[in-house]
Amino acid sequence: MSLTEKPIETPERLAFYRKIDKQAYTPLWTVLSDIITPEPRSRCVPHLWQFAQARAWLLEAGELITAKEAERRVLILENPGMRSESKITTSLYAGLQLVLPGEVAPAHRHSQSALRFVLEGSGAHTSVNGERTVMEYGDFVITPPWAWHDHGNDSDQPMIWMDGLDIPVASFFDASFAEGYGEDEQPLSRQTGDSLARYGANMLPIDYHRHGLASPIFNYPYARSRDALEAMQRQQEWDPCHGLKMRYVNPADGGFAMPTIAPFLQLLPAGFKTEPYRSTDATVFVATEGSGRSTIDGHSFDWDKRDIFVAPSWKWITHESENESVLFSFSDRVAQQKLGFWREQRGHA
Ligand code: 1HN
Repeated sequence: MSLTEKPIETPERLAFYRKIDKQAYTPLWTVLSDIITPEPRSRCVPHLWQFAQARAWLLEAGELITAKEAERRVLILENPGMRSESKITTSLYAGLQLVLPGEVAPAHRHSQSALRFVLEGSGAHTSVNGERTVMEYGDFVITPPWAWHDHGNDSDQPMIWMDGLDIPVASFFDASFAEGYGEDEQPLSRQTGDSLARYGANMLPIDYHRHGLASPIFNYPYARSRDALEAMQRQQEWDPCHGLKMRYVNPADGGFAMPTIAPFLQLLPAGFKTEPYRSTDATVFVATEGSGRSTIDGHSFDWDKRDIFVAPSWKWITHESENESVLFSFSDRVAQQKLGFWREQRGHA
């Protein structure tokens, strides 16, 4: 017996399998090598979605349905290896959402956590737990599990952002709950900017007690994160596999900003070519600035600003920047690390 090979079947064995099958038994030795694999085996495949195409189809959707009627006007980015499952990776969901001027996406809440990453427009807002934040390009915004949230666009331009949610994780655990608020917008009880001031200035309230597992900061403005990358890059300390890569943290404990989704921001200087890297957390990348090419499992993807691409678990990745580039990314690394599954490997070109 081995982990990678199945025993040869005999007529007696097959008859036995058929007999016990009727009462919901299966012999482990007939399936062991399929369920315990020596390396990750995934239906998730590498893929790139061009923003220009997505934008055109989102605006077309904008003529077909309102944000309110749709609840959320989103085009799901479905992994081509897992069509009709509403997944971009095995454990994560991603979509592109359009909110037109004057629209609202009504208040609701669900067990699933969400992140937003703003790709177009300026000045639309999201309200979470009684506080409104105004969103700009590149802002990373969190909706914690079971938090009321609604969106609105008081600007005169369409607003488009990427949503990342842990929907497949909640489905895996059969732990999905959801409800509508009953009104379009939740009442506001806190000043805009309060949580960033209170928790995002390297201080915490003296008697701070955390509520829930998500970061108490719910908008990490791009301007701040970008400034930090800009200051750090003067040091010229490049990681061969990542360039300069940072993770967004929960200031309460230094852990990732969300309990199930790990968000990152990385800078690649012009003409940088990374060494191969792989990890067990399939990762969704958003080209936030610049242009370049990433090779994932031997497939090359040319990306421009705002394009989105996905790398499956344990496939080798290299990035090559044409000009100075910034990549936002997210994965389930935080969940895998908590559960003891996560691995990474650095390769050498
Ligand atoms: C959701 O609540 C939003 O609040 C976006 O913007 C996408 C996809 C599935 C379920 C809930 C949002 C979603 C979602």
